[in-house]
Order: sequence, then C-alpha cells, then structure tokens
Amino acid sequence: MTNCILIGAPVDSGKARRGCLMGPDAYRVAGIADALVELGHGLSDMGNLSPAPAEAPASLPEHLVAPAETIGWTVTLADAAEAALANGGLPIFLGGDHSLSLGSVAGAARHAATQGRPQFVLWLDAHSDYHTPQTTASGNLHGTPLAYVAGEPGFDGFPEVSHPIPQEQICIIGLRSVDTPEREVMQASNIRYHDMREIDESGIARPLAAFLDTVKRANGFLHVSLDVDFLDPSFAPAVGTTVPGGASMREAHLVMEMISDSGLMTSLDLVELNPFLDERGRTAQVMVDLACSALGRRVFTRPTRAYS
Ligand code: 4U7
Ligand code: MN
Ligand code: MN
Ligand code: MN
Repeated sequence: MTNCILIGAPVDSGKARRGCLMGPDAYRVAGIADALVELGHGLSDMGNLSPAPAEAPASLPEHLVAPAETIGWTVTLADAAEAALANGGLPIFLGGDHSLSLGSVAGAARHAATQGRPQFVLWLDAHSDYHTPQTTASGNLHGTPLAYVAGEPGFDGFPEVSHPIPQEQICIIGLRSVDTPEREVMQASNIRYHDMREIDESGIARPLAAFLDTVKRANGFLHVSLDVDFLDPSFAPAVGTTVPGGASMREAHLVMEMISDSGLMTSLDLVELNPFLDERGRTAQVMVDLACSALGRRVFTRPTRAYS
C-alpha cells in the first residue's frame, strides 16, 4: 500500500501553446483517484496549486516564454514535492506542461538529500529537455527541466538547485527529437540515453532493467517523469509536440509494470497532456492506465474507463 498524493500542477507557462492547464482536471475526470484506491492505495488530493509570485531577472534571454510564471511554479512545486515525500507519501504531479519538473524533481532531490540517499530520474520522453535558457531556440522552458535539475548554469532567477542530480543518475528513454545543442551535450555527458532506434533493435526492457538495477544497488529514490509524447501519437494524440514513432501501448505498459515490480518509484510526473487536443479523453485515460500499471495494476486486469 502506497500513500499516493495527487498534486494538481496546471502549469501552462512552459511553452506558447495553451491547454495543459486543463490536464489535472482531465486526469480526475478520467478516474485517477478511484483507480488508485481500487488498487489498495491510500489517496489524498491536494487540489490544484498556484505559482508563487515571482519576477524574472533582466539577465535572462528576452525570447523566453513566461519565465516569471515558471520561476513561481518551480518554487511552489519544489516545496510541494519535498513536503509530500517528508510525509511519507508518493507525490503524483498531475500536469501541466513539462516545466513543472523543474520543481518536482528539484524538490524530490532535496528530500533525498535529507535522507542521505541518491536521487535517480527516469525521463520518458521523445525529447531530451536538456536546453538551458541560453541554448533554447524556441524559448519554451518545458524543453529545459533536465538541464536545470542536473545543475546546468544559466537559470538566473530560478531557485538555486541545492542538490543537482549527477548525470549518471539520469536515464532517458524514448528519444527521437533532440536539438543539435542538446545532442552535443548529451553525447559528451554521462547521462544514460536510449533512442527509439535502440529500442526497436533490442527492446525497451533491457536499458530499463539495467537502470532499475543501478537504482536498487544504490538504495536510491526514483523519480519517474512521463511525457505524453513518449507515447506514439496514434494512441496518445493530446500533446502539442507530437513526434511519430513513439513507444507502443505495450512498450509503455511494460515500462510501468517493470517500475511497479521494482518497488523503487518514489515520485511521478504525468506531464504535457493537453486535453484541448484530445479525442474523447482517450489520452487522459491512457495516462491514468499507465500510472496504474506503475502502481501495481497487473497485466490482464480490466483497465479504467470513466465512461465506457
Ligand atoms: B517537452 C524543443 F525545439 N526541443 O526546445 C524545444 F523541438 O517537454 C521541444 O519534451 C521541447 O515536450 C519539447 O522547444 C519539450 C523543440
Ligand atoms: Mn518533455
Ligand atoms: Mn517531449
Ligand atoms: Mn511536449
């Protein structure tokens, strides 16, 4: 039994296209709370949070989209993550775009440090999200959270990252749209990254099993960040940044089932759902089902259907 804490994070400041602010409520309508209770978990819902008041310093590049709002969210969500974990809960961040992970991961890392244990991050995404405010061409901060939590410089005005995640403790799976500056940093780094080509050739279980084994041996905390665009848009269309050739339904569930079997996950982000782009709620439903697979739902169990 896990004490699941739903944290509504209607973050929409990480890019120009609007709609992710409706994500938390879409997950609730899709039945996330009942589904987790049915699996035997404790459940509390903190409701939807709001960003702390913040200002963006003039030293940040001018083309950044809504930096002040994202700074405010980072303050709020880092505190929320740390508090939920300190209370013995497993925070589930209902996004909201991926800029919410600047806060959720930074807060998780702060809590891990209080326990003297290493924080690991599993990033399930088509993108590497390793831009800094200086390297991003789009100015969209949802493309920057991994660089921030890894302690890369240039995030002026954002809360100082007191416990940067060492690169060896980061694993990215699902890559198929990486910008040139990110690719150069990635290739020179110790980050474990696995693109769709590798997954096609040798399967998704192998790199994941190796990473989970590392987390276990290190007695680490594991934060899982699931971006809708990790999934193939044919069955998960509700995302602004669709990239064809994503994980299949079964590949995605296998990842979640292996995470569940490991018992290692300590926090979870569900990000980038844009309900405005969905088809009859199907993407929200898929994301809820995947969260359930990560939290003990067995294969062959009938999936959740809020309205079937
Ligand atoms: B997401 C992009 F240029 N790299 O920086 C950018 F391709 O959280 C996309 O993974 C970022 O969805 C995508 O804008 C961020 C682009
Ligand atoms: Mn992302
Ligand atoms: Mn992405
Ligand atoms: Mn996206």
